[in-house]
Amino acid sequence: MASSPPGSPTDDENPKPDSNHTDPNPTAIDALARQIQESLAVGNRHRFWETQPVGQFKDLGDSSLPEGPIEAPTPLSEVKPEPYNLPSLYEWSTCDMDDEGTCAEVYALLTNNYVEDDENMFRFNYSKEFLRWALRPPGYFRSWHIGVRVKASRKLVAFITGVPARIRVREDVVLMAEINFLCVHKKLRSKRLAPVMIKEVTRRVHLENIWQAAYTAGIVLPTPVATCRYWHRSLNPKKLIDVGFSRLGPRMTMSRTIRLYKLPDSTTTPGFRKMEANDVAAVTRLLREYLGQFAVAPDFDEHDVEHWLLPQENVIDSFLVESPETHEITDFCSFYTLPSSILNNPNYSLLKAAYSYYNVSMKTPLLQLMNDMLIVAKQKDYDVFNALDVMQNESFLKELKFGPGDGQLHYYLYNYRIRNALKPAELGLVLL
Ligand code: MYA
Repeated sequence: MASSPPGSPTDDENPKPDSNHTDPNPTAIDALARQIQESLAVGNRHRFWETQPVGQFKDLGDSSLPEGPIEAPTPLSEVKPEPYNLPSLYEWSTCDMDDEGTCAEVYALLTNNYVEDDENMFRFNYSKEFLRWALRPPGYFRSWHIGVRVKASRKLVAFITGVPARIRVREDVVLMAEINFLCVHKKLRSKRLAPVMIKEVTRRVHLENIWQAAYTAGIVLPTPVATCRYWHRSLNPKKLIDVGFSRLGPRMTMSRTIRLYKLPDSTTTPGFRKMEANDVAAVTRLLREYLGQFAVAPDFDEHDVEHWLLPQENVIDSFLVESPETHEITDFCSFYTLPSSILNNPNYSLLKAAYSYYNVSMKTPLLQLMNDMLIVAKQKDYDVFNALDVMQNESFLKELKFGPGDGQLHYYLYNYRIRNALKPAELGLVLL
């Protein structure tokens, strides 16, 4: 999951670059250290995670441990051939996302039970088209789209998914599963169903001879490889304030706030246009070169770029800069569409949010590229534009009037040790 709080209200509708917030990274690391200490202090052990091949809190800072796989693969003949046992009222059900009815059931489960912000004001509302896109990349396995149903009624009550991805960690390209959309119906929480689902997806991933995974979560588990923060750029400040996503800053009026966030009507970079199918080769070259600088990043080929970056209405938007003189493709930027349901508001039910995805600045300054993307997002009627502090995003966030959110997003690797936690700027990976 781009598992993060769907809406993290910013403190102040008027981001003041220097005085408003301290630099979020030391704060994030301090907060993480505190959360780990607290969870250990109250004897609050991770009964499940302590048994798994992931970095353990007790090993934090032990630089004698090698980087790389924690456990070697086992022979496929030793992978358990039958599914894990579920409580007797429930059964496993592989979900065929091509099937309209099944896709609608998954959509309904997530829309009603998936990630909420800390104050339960917003809940992610991934669209059906988005789910189909996220779950069917090149080489996907249907068997990794795992549902749990009530035997008697066939009602879908839990879900977890994986998709295959080549992820480079420093010099090594590792075939991994990206795990996402872990969800247990609200009425079935705290019954230790999640560990069984995680073990079952692990088993099915192992059956394809894949032994590593990547995932993100808003909660602290053993042990993050990086801790990032979402930043939010208001596009429709009045609505964001009306629904409680953000607040009017001190000494700010609504009309001053609206003026503060106003954007030009049209983009400014000559040659800025939507990506098309025949740009795939050029965009792949650009992205591969650019992502090479980060410690952890996807290893995209043309098939991946075609799937993950070619525009799809209300799912993924991608733009590039084609030099008007040479027709060379020099820059690229993209965002995905992930609305959130607004819970309990009489006037609004949906927050339309754009999430920064992969951006490559070679010739056009990143700040200018992102400003053009904000302009497009505003034209397309998004309420807010969100971006993590990954890659080079720190370089534009404050200047383009993004404000820091209050939630964190932790990145994890399964069965792969990294010696020291990475800084957000060392991460070249965005999960949905
Ligand atoms: S992150 C999005 C997670 N989903 C939500 O937040 C939606 C709303 N919440 C829920 O639906 C439930 O609360 C969930 C937990 C389903 C999250 N990641 O069954 P339980 C551990 C990993 O009693 P419930 C995403 O999708 C928890 O620490 N573990 O709890 C990425 C505890 O273990 P331990 C989690 O609340 C998912 C145990 O589960 C998470 O009823 C990546 C409690 O189980 C979490 N987000 O259900 C999954 N939340 O005692 C890992 C709780 O040890 C993939 N827990 O602390 C690993 C790689 C697998 C593939 C490997 C291949 C090689």
